Amino acid sequence: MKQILFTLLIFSASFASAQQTFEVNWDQSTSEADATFTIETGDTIIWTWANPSPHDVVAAPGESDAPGDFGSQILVGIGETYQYTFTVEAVIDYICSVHPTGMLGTITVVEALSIQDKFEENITFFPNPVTDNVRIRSLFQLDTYRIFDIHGKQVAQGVGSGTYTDANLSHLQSGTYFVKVIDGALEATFRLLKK
Ligand SMILES: [Cu+2]
Repeated sequence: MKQILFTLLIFSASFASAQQTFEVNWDQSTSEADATFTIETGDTIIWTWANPSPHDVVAAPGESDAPGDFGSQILVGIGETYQYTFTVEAVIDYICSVHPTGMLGTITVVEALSIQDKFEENITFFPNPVTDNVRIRSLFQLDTYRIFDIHGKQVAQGVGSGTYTDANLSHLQSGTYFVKVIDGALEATFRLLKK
């Protein structure tokens, strides 16, 4: 299941994006949100084994949308990798067959996704609602985030480190907030609930 994102504002971009490569660290601590992507045809995902346990990347049981050559052998060792370039539109549920209940994700492959759409559709907040700490993750470099209350007053801000950042919201009252996530010229704003 994908996390449900509530897009408040959309800053349109008409240009199509170039083919890109995305990386995911692959072990039992990988969340479903981190393993779930919306990409376009021609994009590549690289899974990198992040702990010594044996893992693989295979289509989930009953998954019929996966290309026939999708999937890895079981590999053992930190730093092992599996990569696949997706060339056909599909929605693919996949798992590690060694840890099928804890290591899973969904790859949605579509034609000609704009950079703006790819940016928006791959930003996740976990958890949402948030109690104290929320992890904001992006496929792209995450430059900065700014959090506003319902009156538009900025109540927090921070910078990303690579593709994610952790924001501490324990000082905020319960309620609805809006998180603006910025990567260069790309930005998108999402609703976030504080418990
Ligand atoms: Cu595994």
